[in-house]
Amino acid sequence: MSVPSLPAELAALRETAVSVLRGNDLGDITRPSPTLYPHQWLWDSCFIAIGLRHLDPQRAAAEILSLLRGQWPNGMIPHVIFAETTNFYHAGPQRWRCDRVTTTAGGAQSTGVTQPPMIAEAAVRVGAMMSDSERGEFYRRLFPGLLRFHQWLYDERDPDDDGLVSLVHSWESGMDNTPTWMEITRPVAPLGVRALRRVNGDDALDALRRDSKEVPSDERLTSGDLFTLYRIVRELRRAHYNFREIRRTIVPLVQDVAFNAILVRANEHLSTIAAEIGEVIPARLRRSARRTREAMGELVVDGVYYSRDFRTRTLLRHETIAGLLPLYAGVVPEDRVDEMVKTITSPRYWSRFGVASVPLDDPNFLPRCYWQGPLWVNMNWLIADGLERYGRLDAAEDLRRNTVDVIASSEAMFEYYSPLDGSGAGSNRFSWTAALLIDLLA
Ligand code: 2M8
Repeated sequence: MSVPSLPAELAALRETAVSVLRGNDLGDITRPSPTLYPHQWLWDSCFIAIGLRHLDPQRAAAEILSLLRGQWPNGMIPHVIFAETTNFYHAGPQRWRCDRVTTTAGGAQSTGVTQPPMIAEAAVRVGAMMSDSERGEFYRRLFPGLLRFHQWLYDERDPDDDGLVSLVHSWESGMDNTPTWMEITRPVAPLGVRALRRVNGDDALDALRRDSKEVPSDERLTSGDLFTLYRIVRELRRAHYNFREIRRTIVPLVQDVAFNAILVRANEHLSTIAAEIGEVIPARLRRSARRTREAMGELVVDGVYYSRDFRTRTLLRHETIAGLLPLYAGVVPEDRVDEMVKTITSPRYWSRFGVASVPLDDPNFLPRCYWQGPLWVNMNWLIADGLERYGRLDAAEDLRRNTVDVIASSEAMFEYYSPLDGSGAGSNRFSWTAALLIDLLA
């Protein structure tokens, strides 16, 4: 593939990104990072493919197709497909025990939940780099499984025909400790965790966790929150990962605004893919897709989009980056766009490094703590795309430039960055940062 002509510094940065992707390449899957995340994650692989397409479109297509190996007979594509590795991951197969309830298409072990449906977006981006015949072949291999995944999302996760799919774990949102999810998750903290904390304090809990020895604990979830997420996995396991059963448990259920926004866009891309290979989207799915677009309007109050509690149908009134993705979905009415762009570009969210995941004036804001404040390259990428979609080209361009600058300011490809000073945090050989940098430089 032709390499864009870049100033020396950026060319070197691109080389670093390429070497990060090569280092994390496990054949036809790419792990998010060598240490923290040694398996395949659904939306990570999609962002990774968007970068890989500039290096090798066939390899990028393989990254996407490999997700189908994890597909369940019911259509779900899991959030993690476990690789053959001895590298430790804190929420590995033994926590999920999914092999007791189902199989996966390729026989790999997986988790029992899903992740934001970025597959169709990634496929269309990769397809754009291929010849007509290569693209046709790629789409034909992908389409049946992808269609079944979208159908599963509605059949399983929108049982009341709201037009919005519900998530059963914050890991499905991709934003593990975002305040919206933590508010609804904390009340189900295990009794043991509460007791231990009361008697021995947080240190006792910290001593028990095994997830983040490489990353300072103040850059991750609190131990109490982490153990609560494990408890939810236990409940899901007991409910056989079946929504009808899960509904009867204490598991929090959220109509997540970012997930549904991504689904709106994914449904459109799925139609594009179908049209190109002469396939038809079943009428039921077309209707569901329309309903999702419309239902996004139920999540907005005074121009701000929120997630909604499925059980009570009340909005979870936390402003976070998730509420900015309706722009990417293209569902924000024209007369509200200026207001939303003003919010994004206000100092509450915007800095010369990108968009913070939680507004700086929010009491929950912590600049280096995971999804509780830091900026993330994939989010900047999605928001820039949304800005461009609405013709806000200057803001989109600024955001993309700021994103490249923040990555360039340190040699490493960090997992996330402080919106206050641009310092990197989390893993430092993180695949989607590397991949999306390559895309931004193309
Ligand atoms: C983080 O989530 C995983 C669980 O899925 C974890 O905390 O162990 C999130 O940032 C998620 O969005 C991401 O896909 C995953 C792998 O990069 O890590």
